[in-house]
Amino acid sequence: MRWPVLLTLQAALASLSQAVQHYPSVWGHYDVCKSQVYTDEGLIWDYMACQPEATDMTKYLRVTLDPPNITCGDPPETYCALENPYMCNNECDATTEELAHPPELMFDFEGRNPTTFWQSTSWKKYPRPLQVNITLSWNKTIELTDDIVITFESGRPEQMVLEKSLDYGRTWQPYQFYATDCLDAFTMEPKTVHELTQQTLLDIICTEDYSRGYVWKYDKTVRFEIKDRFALFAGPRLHNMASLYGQLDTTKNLRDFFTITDLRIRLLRPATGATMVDEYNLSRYFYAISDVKVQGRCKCNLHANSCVFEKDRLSCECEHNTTGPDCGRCKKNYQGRAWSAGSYLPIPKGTANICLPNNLGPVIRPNISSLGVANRNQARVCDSLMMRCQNGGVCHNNQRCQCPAGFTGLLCEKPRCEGAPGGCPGAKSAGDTLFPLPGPTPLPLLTASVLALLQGAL
Ligand SMILES: [Ca+2]
Repeated sequence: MRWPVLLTLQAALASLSQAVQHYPSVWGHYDVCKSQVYTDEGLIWDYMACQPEATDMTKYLRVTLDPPNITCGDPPETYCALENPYMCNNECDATTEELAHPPELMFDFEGRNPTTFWQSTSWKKYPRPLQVNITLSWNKTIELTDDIVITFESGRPEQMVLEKSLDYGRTWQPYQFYATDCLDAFTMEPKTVHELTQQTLLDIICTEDYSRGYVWKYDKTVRFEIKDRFALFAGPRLHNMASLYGQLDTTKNLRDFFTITDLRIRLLRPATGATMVDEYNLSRYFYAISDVKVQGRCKCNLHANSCVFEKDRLSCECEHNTTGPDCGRCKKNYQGRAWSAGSYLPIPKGTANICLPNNLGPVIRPNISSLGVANRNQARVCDSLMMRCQNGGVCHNNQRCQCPAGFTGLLCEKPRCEGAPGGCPGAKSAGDTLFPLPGPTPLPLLTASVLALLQGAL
């Protein structure tokens, strides 16, 4: 029997935990979904936005190669070194364990010497291109939290594209292009991640940083820089995660940018180390990858702090009366209002936006009996237990939520800007623009200024 593997790991990202140590009160961990608190009304549940810990996601993926028979060793082949066509001691044989290079070796524990790696057949069909698609599928939406790092055992490819899917592989979008010559390969101007700004963060770039210099044997990695993009909001050492979380909360495109169900590494042209391909020594040209790093967390819409891997599938352990693999809907009998994702705001606990029981209404006015006692069976609009006023609203006599200026609705669950001309800032589905934030602005200030803006608009 296979035991579920709990993903609530103790080990956080090294640099993030560093940030926690330095700035414990600036931003929340979001690692607790609810807690019991004592109030005048007794022991009640307090609900918070929560998410699973980030972890190594390569343990939970399925890998597919296209073409499927592109792995070396069937029939056995001998390879030569790229730098030296006479050094031919790399042998691949699928039937011998020590000489086989199956795809799993891209994801095993790499810490031993020599490394273990997947390897393709050589470029024996030159001049037809040697192209391989490596697809990593999670069958679950996940959120990336750290750089994607691909370590090549041989030279890094001269052309490759990293792509992502958000719909289980039905459609694909490029994440980044890589080439020794971006103009020549993709008719794109070469750029680096350091040229991006808050406004251009979602731009797809072609970079030459990870394709050149095959001779430097220690320069083996190809990277997709997640943290550098985070740093545009959170500062160089990610010390202001509140700013990032606030931005993720209000800008759907930004959130979706780091969300994936699948990744595809498209290897388009292997390292040749020269402008000309040596047609008489084609066994020098191939792809070999020793390691792929993907750090992330299950996307649970801030309604779960753990994610389980059961029957080869990841799913969130939903709280807040939600259900579904991503906690993307309300449980049966808890559809008292429309489902809504939790919110990182206000820092540090966020807003749970829990699903409410069906039997909320109709709202009955307080029925003062002849004895002057309110009818015990009357429906409550709000209380401190299940029907909590959201977004800082205050419950009055269980009959109404007194909402802060920016919110409305029975439980203050709706931003006032909804339905207003122009809609809510940052809530547009297409053509989103990011709000440039001065780096170290604490989020409460931002929220206050947004509220002030909204008040002004009303
Ligand atoms: Ca390996």
